Amino acid sequence: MAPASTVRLLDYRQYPFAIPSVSLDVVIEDRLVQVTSTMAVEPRASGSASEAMHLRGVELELLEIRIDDQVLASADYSVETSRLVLKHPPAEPFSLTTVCRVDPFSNASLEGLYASGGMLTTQCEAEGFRRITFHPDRPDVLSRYRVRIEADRQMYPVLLSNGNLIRSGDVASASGRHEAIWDDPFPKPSYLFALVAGDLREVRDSFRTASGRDVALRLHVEPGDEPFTAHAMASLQRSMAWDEKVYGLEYDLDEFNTVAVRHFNMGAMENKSLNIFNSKLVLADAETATDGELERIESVVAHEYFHNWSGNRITCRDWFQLSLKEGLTVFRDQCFTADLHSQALKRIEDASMLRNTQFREDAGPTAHPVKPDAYQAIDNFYTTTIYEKGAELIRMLQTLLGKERFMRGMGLYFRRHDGEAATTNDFVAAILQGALEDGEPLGFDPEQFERWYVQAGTPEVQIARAWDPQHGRLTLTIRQTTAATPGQPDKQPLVIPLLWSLVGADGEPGEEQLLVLDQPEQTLVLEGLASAEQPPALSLFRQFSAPVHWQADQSMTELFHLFAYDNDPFARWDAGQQLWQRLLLARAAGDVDIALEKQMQSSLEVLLAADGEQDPAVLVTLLSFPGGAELEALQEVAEPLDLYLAGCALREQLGTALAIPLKARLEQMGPQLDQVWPEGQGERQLTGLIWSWLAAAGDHQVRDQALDAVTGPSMTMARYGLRSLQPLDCVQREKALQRFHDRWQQRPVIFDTWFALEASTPRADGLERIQTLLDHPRFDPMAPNAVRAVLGGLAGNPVVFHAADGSGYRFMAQQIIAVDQRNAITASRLAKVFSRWRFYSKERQRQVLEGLALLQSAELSANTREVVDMMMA
Ligand code: B3K
Ligand code: ZN
Repeated sequence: MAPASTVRLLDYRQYPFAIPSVSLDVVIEDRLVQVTSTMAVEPRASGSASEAMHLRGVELELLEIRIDDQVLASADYSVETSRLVLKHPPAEPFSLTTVCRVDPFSNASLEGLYASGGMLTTQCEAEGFRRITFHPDRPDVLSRYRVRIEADRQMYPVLLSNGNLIRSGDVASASGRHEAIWDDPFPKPSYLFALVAGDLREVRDSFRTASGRDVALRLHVEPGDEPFTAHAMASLQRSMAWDEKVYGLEYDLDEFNTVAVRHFNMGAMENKSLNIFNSKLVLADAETATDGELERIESVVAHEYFHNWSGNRITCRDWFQLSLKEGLTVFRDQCFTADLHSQALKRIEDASMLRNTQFREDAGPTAHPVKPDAYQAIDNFYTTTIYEKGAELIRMLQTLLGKERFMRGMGLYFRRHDGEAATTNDFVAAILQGALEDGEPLGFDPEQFERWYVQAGTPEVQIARAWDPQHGRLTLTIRQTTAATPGQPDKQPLVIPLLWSLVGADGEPGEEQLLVLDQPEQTLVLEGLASAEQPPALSLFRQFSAPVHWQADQSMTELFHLFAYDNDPFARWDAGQQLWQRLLLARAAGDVDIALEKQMQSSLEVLLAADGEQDPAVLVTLLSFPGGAELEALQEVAEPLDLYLAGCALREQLGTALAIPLKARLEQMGPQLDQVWPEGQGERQLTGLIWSWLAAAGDHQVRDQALDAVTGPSMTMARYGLRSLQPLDCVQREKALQRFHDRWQQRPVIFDTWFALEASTPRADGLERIQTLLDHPRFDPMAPNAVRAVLGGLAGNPVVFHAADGSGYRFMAQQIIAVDQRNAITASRLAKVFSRWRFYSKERQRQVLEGLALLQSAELSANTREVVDMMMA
């Protein structure tokens, strides 16, 4: 398989040739596709002799190569593994034509051109274009593309590529064949190229831009799927309107196409004017998707659409700058969802997600900065650090500068770099310059801020207080440190925006303040506070103002006070999270903290009471336990199974102790439950949460309700029903899974959920059952959704994955090896399930190592090899 070689940021140099235009002629035949590419090439260096021209190409059969229509002598070029070198290209502009054959029908990698069901489709980011034709295939080479596609009309009635359709019709010389010619006027990097050919049905709508242009919006789906497209279409229209309103950015072509594909490595892809989506992120309505899935679809549709500016019009100079487009686009889609739904809930959701995925990555063997400096397989760097931490860096700029100054900087960025391949430094420079236009000082050191891009790891902030009750003086001593990460032993202090406030004994909130941390240690003295025995409660990192861990010397009483009164929804939720952490960690250690549990129960009784917390969605956040990854990070020796069992036991305890108020709250929710998303989602969430507590406490009536929901009209309630029954070894659980199976087995997009549920259900014979799933007639090993459902389900099943005999680890390793033979991207992602192994007990470490040894001795792709090597380093 592909040999590993390291690419370094320091080695970046501009590609020595400009390629202003690329013309592709793609002829789809029965078993093969012939691609003729003609590129206009302009050597950048002036002078007589030009340097050799290196092009990339993977699994291409080169039939012919011409320069200015002269067939090239074999001495003038060489074709090595994955590379075509023109030894003496002309020093003047020339045209380069290559004719290649590719075989999409046996391409299981789902990169480049591949077959999915009856259609042909592409995925070129990051380096898939080289599987279609010879090309430099790097993001700083921007070209205008013109594409002719020719195919059998019956088999491939729809032929799509980027840009505008120039012509379509029959091919005169061949009966039954037709062609389409597409032209994209915007120069783009090769990773944004896309082509789709197949028997697809079109759902059409439109959008009128602020400047009055009508854009045709087309969604292309497999026959029969048309009824499930309304939500994605409406999401697209909302996204287009939002980008105009908030950023003043309009769509720039007359049509926008989206295609849903069943075999897809990730969520979706922002190809210029031809977005390609994993079908599960397009096809949805209230009966077939949960509220959470509907919101996710809306946000992914928005994310891909927003890329049209943050990614396509302004792209990345090289892959080290990936966060330039991904961090920024995540930031934009987060703001979109917050604007459309709830600022508070979105912030809590994002903070929780960051803590459970990115913090874990930052603390493990694959930790890397938002701007990495080296990689072997770029596909391994589509991580939560690049995406979500990247978005947090941008949010910190907004917090530090204030929204108005920040948005001025955004405006400058989009104007200044339009049409360019830019860097994260360009981005920060534009934001700061835009902010400074008002002549006010920045308030922080920009160079120090940029350390966030190059320094990996989650900073730790320690806050200690000294209280002088007589003088009402509170002194905070604040220290920041960042632990070493692989390859970065020494860390520098960062610019950390700390939003804080005081919350008085009566719950009265103080004013929110910004403190910029930039020293290893600094102090803040607050004078003139009311003298009292205890200082006022301290609300910290409000709005989750920085992606850091923090620890303060807060007492449990203070946390309960914040949990009840803090007026910042994030900080209030966070105070509760700290309390839940204590409770769960104590239980996991076999040491129930009875007094604290009682106190929590009393505080929950207040929240649940009729005059308690009124917003059901907020109540759900307050009642939700911290994620397993967060808790694990707080254990001296990580014991995921103990944590899982602690969660089950605590639910049972609370469901028993609070049965009366929980049931009372359930009864209040009747009619709202049936409202159409986004209405009613808080009520549905709260119902689901209460079910899970009461079902755990053995309430048969609730267990039956949960079971009935599986065949009801709402997928949201069906899944809450299944989730509350899943941990329980009871008849309702088995019936619920069976009913879900029977109801959805004909619908692959939904049926993957059944695979995931089965794989993650804790059962004594778990592994045998997982094997049955892999052998199931409806399991499609080529579909990453199905693979992730089963193997991801297994990884999320603590009882089976972390079984005491190590069988879960070995099984997983064997499966990863098998997946890697077909699909390196999916396999290397799955391999990260082992990344926590060094935090486990000695015995567990030995067992994981057995699994890792299997991986190490296997023939692996460069992608998976890189991940395994990182874990073993
Ligand atoms: N840009 C794509 C991700 C491509 C992943 C390549 N392995 C989707 C997105 O972030 O919008
Ligand atoms: Zn993206």
